[in-house]
Amino acid sequence: MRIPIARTSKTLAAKVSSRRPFLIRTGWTTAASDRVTVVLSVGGGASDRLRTVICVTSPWTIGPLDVRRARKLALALGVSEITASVLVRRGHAEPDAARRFLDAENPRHDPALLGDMEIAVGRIRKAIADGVRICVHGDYDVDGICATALGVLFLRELGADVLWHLPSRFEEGYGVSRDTLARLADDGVGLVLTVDCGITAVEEVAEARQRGLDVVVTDHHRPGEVLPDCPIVATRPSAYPFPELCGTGVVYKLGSALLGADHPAVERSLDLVALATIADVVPLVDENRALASAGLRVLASTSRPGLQALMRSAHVDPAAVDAGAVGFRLAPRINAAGRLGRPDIALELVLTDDADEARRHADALEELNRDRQAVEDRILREAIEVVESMPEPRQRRRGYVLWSADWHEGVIGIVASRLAERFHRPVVLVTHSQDAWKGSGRSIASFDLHGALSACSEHLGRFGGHKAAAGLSISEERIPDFADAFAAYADAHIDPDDTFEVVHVDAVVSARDLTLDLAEELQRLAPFGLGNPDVTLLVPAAEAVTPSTVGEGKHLRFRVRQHGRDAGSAIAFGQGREIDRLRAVGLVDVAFRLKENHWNGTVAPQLVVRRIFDTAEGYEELRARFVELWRGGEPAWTPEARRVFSELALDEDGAARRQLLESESFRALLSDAALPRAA
Ligand SMILES: [Mn+2]
Repeated sequence: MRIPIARTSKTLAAKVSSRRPFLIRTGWTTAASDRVTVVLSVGGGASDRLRTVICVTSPWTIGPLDVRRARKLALALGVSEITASVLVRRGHAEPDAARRFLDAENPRHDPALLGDMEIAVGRIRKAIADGVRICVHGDYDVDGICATALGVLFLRELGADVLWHLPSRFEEGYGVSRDTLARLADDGVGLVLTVDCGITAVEEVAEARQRGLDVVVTDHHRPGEVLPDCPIVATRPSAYPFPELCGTGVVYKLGSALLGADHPAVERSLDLVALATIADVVPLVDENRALASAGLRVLASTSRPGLQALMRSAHVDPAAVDAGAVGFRLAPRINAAGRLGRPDIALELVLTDDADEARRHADALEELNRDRQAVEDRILREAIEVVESMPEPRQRRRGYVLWSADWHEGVIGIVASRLAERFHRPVVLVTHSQDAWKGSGRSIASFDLHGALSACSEHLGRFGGHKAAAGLSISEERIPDFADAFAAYADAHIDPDDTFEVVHVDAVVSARDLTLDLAEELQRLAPFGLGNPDVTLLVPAAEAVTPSTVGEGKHLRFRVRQHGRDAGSAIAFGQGREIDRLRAVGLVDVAFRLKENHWNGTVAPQLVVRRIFDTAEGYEELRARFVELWRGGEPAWTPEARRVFSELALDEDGAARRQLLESESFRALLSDAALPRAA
């Protein structure tokens, strides 16, 4: 049954007036509501007015769990049952596989399987032996810059005569251009190695080869129907077992093939591989997890003056550098260079051996980043205004195309991703730049953005990218039609349930579970990112004690107490406005991440809150009933109780403490209990 979602308080005011069977009709939602309100209409006719409004269904979800498997896994790995249940829910139920996952073990896939690796290696070796000048052609984002650095460093290691080229976002745009290749040929370059680009440069490569310029393409973007006529080292098409490498990951594999995976230059390069893998938002599983994990350790003790200087200016403690620090502090600074047309500064920062030069470049990036931030804030504000002033039926559409002539081309991509997060929809921003209109879009997890652009391609000039992110060019008069076509495609392909934030809970826990040991243990699942999100726990039916705001009212702080037991201090970033609600409501379910909090020389567990939900009506009552049934002993159990206790494996392990909400049957009883009450 699809449950539609109401959105406005107007709808909430409607009256429940009948207990006749109802028909669920339309509905929608936007972000920032912890209540999922179900709109029901009574009767069956399509013309019936909406007469009924209800109710609060579960605003968080949790996957099914085989408690017995979790218990076995906990014993096999020597971890808590909570950690084991998180692993089982995430598909790591088998002890050996789970151990490999926790160790972020490198699967060591054979680089030779990656596209035309052997031919490419042959070409490169021959070029070096013949003294041919090689140019590494990259891209202006973190991945493209790190990939270029790796290419340059590996080729230098082999003694090649090597130079590099990063396209300017403004003069050449993304990818390999004819003019650039022609100029490189004139400059005496004999071989171009593309990194993080080139897979769609069919004509450009053909023309270069006519000029006598050899090309080897390495890339991870989606190929078109025709491939460039040259050796291609790419994740697709390829027999490689893990096609989710970023562009830098692909060059890392090329380096492994050229020099050997254990070569010091290849091992040293892992700091840049981690940086790019995290920044490019590829899934942090399989080989990416291994590379990111090992690379973060290399980054912590990197000998590159540029990365040291960058961490200093970004206030990142190298000893504590994690995926969050890379994603939120380091990557934006590197990206700012490319966004504002100076990617060369970031590449020189990464490549330099000189500490003074590194500091100068880091300072320059700092300034570019501040500029970028200011531009981004303005566009974000304007774009939100555009959405909020759209007529309601338009706001309800599941994909947005927004445009303005004076948005900065370099920043629309990052703003699109902020908007996609905010509205839980794919968003494309289009702006005028130089002599053309260009767009950049970001998607939500369930929607293939590149596929959507393909479906709307009659309105577009060039376009490219992948599922999560893409760019395009378009002529001005086609923009409104494109916006309609895109929204229609999104309406048809996105489930309404995907257009609001549902918090996925990994495990339900009690106050007494929230120890430093558990925080530490869960940290073994890091690095967190796409495909491996940080662990979300839920404490049900808790009191928020002594709520206060910090940071000029921005953040919310309180203590969590459950059944009279203190569960520790909680911080809810950016949720300061919730304080009145928190003071008013009774019991709350707190969804949070359990972290170590270092303060004043002490360490304590801290709940970093994601969302605070009102505890479902009837929860405490139902819970009390089950506690009583349990105490009454097996002969007193109802069939329902038997089912719940069996799902929790309490019938064979009575000493264990498990949360009733972990039982699917219990959750079903709870939502059944809530519905008639609301109706
Ligand atoms: Mn990339």
